[in-house]
Amino acid sequence: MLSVFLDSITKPSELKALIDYKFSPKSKNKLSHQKALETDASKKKCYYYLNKTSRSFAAVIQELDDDLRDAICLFYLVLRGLDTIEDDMSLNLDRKVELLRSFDTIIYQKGWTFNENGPNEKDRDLLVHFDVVIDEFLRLKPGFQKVIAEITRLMGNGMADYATGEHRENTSVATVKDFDLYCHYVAGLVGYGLSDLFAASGLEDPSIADDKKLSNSMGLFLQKTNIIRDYREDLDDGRQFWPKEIWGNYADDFSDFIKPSHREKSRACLSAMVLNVLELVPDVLSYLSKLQNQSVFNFCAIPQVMAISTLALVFNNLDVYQRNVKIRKGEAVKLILASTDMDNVIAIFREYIQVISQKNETSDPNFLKISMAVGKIEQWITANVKPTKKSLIKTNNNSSSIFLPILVGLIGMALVQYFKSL
Ligand code: D61
Ligand code: MG
Repeated sequence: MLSVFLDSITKPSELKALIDYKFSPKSKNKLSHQKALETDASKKKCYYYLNKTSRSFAAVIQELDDDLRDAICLFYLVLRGLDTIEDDMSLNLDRKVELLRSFDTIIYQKGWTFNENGPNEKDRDLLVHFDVVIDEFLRLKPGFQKVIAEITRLMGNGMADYATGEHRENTSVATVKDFDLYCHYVAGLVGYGLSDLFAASGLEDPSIADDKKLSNSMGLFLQKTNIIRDYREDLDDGRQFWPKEIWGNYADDFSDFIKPSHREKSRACLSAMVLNVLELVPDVLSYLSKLQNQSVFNFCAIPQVMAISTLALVFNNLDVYQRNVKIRKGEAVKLILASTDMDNVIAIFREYIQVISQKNETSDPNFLKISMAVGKIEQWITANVKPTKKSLIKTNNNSSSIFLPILVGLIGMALVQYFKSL
């Protein structure tokens, strides 16, 4: 806890965000959600598993309007269950494929549970108690159930294709097209399903689900950013998601990038990967600008804003090859509090695009292409921002007078810790 503040010690705006966030009153939706749980033990168990299995989505899901919250929570839990089968490298392949391909019918089987995951599989517990998820899934409106089951069917079969080595070269994803298809199965389809659920709830215009490319890009932007960030963790676990068509230009072996002697090739490969993701930004902004409902907007915008800040952090950052790089909690909280409307979200994207632009080096083989991708995003912004409205993130520095005392207090606490440790 203290370390969260210390990480942001030189950033007053982040310290303020952390404090504001900690003391912010509960929203109307959150209160209504908590009230609903008091009288419903079965639903409560589902949210227990949501909070246990998702660091990125649990909070934004629980802030959704009543009509969508449970449907999206169950959508998440069903797919997390499916992904826990996909991710388990200790499961027998035939058994894995059988489960992946039939998961859309499993979710209709009252009482189904699964205890064959390896003991260290991080979300094993969810499948051990999956009967809880199934009970709640079956309580959803049939219209919601249908969307969830259909996406589960498509995702499960797509995962099974990849697990059996289709679209792969040995263990690596072969082409950029294969990479896009894999990310479509595991994340783009979530975008499809969410758009359908938004439409089915009546909270968004049904036309939000018409442009499949935009919904797909919403998922791809999140998944591809994670795949870049998680290079080292995945490598250590024996997984490779970067397409060989890209990384093969910079190394013979996927593990070469961790070698200090390989520095410049590693840097260039990372740029090529970031470039591939940057191309999705105009679609992401187009999708977000179509949203009407405030809770849906926050739910969609917050993960995307986190992703662009992560992308700016990993770009030209060789630490990616050694360890998991993560944005500071203070930065994350600042972004959450700022992602309230489209003007702010555009300002945030603009800021991180500028960070990327500044970290772009002329010596990089992808320098020109990255400059062009950045230019395209700037073009989107110029063409879409209303010129009358100033689109600056409200940094609210008017209360900065309270910072000095807070800063002094924190430094004091840090010193106490330090002397205790001597
Ligand atoms: C708006 C808001 C959220 C969105 C969106 C649009 C479009 C797509 C997505 C969320 C999905 C983004 C996925 C990015 C995170 N990647 C993973 O979780 C990987 O697993 C993919 C398969 C399971 C997907 C489960 C999921 C995730 C987020 C959701 C959701 C379902 C349902 C509703 C809302 C958000 C990754 O898993 C990491 C892990 O095991 O923890 C992997 O295995 O690659
Ligand atoms: Mg997975």
